[in-house]
Amino acid sequence: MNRKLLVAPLAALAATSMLLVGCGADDSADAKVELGDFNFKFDAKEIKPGTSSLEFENKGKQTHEAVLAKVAPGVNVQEALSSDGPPEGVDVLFVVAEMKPGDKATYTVGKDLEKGHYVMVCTFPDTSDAQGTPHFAKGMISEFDVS
Ligand SMILES: [Cu+2]
Repeated sequence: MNRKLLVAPLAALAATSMLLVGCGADDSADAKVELGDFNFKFDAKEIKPGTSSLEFENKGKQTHEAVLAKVAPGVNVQEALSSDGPPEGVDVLFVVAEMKPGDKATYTVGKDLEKGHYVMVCTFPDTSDAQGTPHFAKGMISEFDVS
């Protein structure tokens, strides 16, 4: 697993994510996602086609991010993330950047979510580990279907 490989495509996408509306805590979000050390907790069934706002809350002790990406049919996410170059067949929809412990943010998806296979992933390094292993290598990666 190599965090470096993800950084270039994700940096390019940071500009895209600024088009999204981040408006703090909002009880009207369609679905909630909790970030922890090192996992995402959410009910995939709450994320339905047409879901357009997701509330994120960092309940962990480390700073996290949430990258939401659509996965093309037949693509193996683990292989795509560990391949050389930009991950093929994994299209990032948005990045919830730099969530500090306790932070909350609601993101509106620019285009309503379509049916399909998705992955949520955090690429931040583990600050308690000398190698800075990315969080997704410690389990902070969730694949789910919107159906
Ligand atoms: Cu993380």
